[in-house]
Amino acid sequence: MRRMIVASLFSLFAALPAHADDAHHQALADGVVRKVDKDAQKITIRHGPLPDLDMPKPMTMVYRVRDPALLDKVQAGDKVKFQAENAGGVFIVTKIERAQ
Ligand SMILES: [Cu+2]
Repeated sequence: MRRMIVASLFSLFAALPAHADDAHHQALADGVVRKVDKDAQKITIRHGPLPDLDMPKPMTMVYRVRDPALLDKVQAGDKVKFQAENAGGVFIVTKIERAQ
């Protein structure tokens, strides 16, 4: 009996990382860069619907970036694919690349 409990606890914990990982594999969102502010480490992006972030309608907004180097990859006017996350109300771009 005890072994069974240990085994089921183990499978429960083994399942957790897979779920945490899913959150980081959202689809990349489409957007257009409006402004890059390297000094403030912010980027303004006009983007389509982002249901994962509770933004069902297209909008233009300012994001912070996880890594300032992301701002070297794009410039105003670029069509991009990007990924962002909500860190306690602050939206952070975690990934961005120019769309082909
Ligand atoms: Cu938005």
